[in-house]
Amino acid sequence: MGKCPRSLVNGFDNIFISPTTILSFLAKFYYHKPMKFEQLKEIYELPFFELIHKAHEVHVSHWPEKEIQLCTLLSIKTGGCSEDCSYCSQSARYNTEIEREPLMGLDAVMESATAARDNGSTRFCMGAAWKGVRKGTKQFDDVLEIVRNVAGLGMEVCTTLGELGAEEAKQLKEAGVTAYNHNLDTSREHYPNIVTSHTYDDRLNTIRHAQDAGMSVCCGGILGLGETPDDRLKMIEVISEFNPQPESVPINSLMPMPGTPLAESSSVDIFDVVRMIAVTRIACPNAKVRLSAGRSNMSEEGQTMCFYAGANSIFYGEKLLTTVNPAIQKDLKLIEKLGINPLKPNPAMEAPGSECDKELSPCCK
Ligand code: SAM
Ligand code: DTB
Ligand code: SF4
Repeated sequence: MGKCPRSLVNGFDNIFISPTTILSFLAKFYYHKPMKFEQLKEIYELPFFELIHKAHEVHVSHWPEKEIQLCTLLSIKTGGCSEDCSYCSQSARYNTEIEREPLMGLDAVMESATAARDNGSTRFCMGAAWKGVRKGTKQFDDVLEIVRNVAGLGMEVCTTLGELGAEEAKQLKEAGVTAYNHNLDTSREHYPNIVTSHTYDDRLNTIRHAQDAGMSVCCGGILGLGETPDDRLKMIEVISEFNPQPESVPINSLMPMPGTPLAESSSVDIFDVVRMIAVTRIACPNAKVRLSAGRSNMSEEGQTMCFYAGANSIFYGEKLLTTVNPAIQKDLKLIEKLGINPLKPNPAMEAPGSECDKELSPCCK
């Protein structure tokens, strides 16, 4: 079983592979078999200490450097979204407290991105409350211009703009996007209980387009949408089957937003969050596992268990898209106490290669 470096995947369009790429490629040269639901369930149900010990072993063997990636989020276009995602404060369908704001101007985005870099972030993720983007529109051209400029700052550039077609994905990649965030959020079965304005397959198609364009994929989900543990594991099963596997997997805990259908949801037990981080680490050993929304409601001890179980990335900075996140100084103190170092930036990061002898996944429907 071998891995296809991107130059092979892309049809020999770039035969030259740098020595650094070869080294990191060799370091990660594990054929990782996707994990099936039954296996994931068996692991998920292990006694707690056995589970986190196993996940920690996988973690240190794949990520021996004791590092954590600090990523900053910025909502570049807020609210007024046509979609009905029942967790989201930015959906126009619900009466939430969020003020709509048009696409930010280049200067304001650059100010935030520069501040994020100066605060130690190595990844800057720009989110937009859109169903998706379309090539040739002024809005998309403006986003491309923003990406080109942010890409010059030396951080990894991530965007999350909703649905992408093949051409949009290609243009984003060319403009300098390193990673595209598009979450599956839950299982295929539970998805229609949460979102009806687009489908699970729509999500998978966008992921395929991002992969084909050579962007890394950041794909994960939310805990606390009224799903069962089985739904969570089914989502991880799908994600672990991606070929190429995602470069990062964000695990969000629902931030219940006033006015949304899920406003009154109860919070997820931290032990369940840790279990999911551990299973994700085992299922996607080469991915960064990002402890995402919800940290502001977690104790430092709870977060520490997540880091032990394999989380090696956080959103950093006092705001997520529309909600709160822990203070920067508090986060820095915690990671110092734990003896973990902020990961160095790698803006030249290449997307993970696919397994040559396996079908690409997800497949477009
Ligand atoms: N519109 C784009 C999309 O849906 O992909 C990008 C922005 S959307 C806000 C990005 C992700 O944020 C969602 O897929 C979901 O995982 C997460 N998210 C949104 N609202 C959340 C909430 N209230 N609590 C936790 N995670 C949330
Ligand atoms: C992801 O998985 N989590 C981030 C990022 N990708 C875009 C977003 C979290 C949003 C939390 C709710 C809010 O701030 O509105
Ligand atoms: Fe729109 Fe994304 Fe929020 Fe869904 S999650 S309502 S697509 S911004």
